Amino acid sequence: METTLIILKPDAVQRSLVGRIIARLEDKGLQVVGMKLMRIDEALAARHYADHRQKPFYPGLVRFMTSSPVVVLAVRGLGAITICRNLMGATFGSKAAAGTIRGDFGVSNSFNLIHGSDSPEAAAKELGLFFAPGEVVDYSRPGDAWVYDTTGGRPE
Ligand code: IDP
Ligand code: MG
Repeated sequence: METTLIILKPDAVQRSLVGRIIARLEDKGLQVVGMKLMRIDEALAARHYADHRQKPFYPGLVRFMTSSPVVVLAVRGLGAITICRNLMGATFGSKAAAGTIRGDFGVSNSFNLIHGSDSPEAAAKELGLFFAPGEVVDYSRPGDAWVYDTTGGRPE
């Protein structure tokens, strides 16, 4: 099982899309194992987006991400990182395919509603930035016996 960091960005919170976006993750069969509403400060935004520091859009990105509360989620499932990226859609709302979160709910290239870790290394780093030990909660869901085929001994 993989755990990934999802951020519902300030535009998602301001546009009251939090419930509908989380529902898409849950509908897919993913499990929410951590969740909180919080404000990102400049230092945290800088650490989270350190790889983008030299990009022209970086100052605007930090301003956007610190402008209003976000909802951060730890989301778990088999292949959760790739599955979440696919559900999110391409970076730019203007280009994201219909049926994806970014494709269905937005048109902006910068206000694109959702962040998802893009690799296991990024997920480990980002979960550590946003969740303290104990804030990610392990629990089993009996319904997962119908989400995954476990008859072979391990989920698939
Ligand atoms: P991702 O969120 O799909 O992984 P990244 O390239 O990692 O995309 O960029 C991080 C965030 O920076 C994007 O989600 C978007 O909010 C913003 N961003 C990326 N490229 C641009 C751009 O060309 N103009 C404005 N904002 C951008
Ligand atoms: Mg990225």
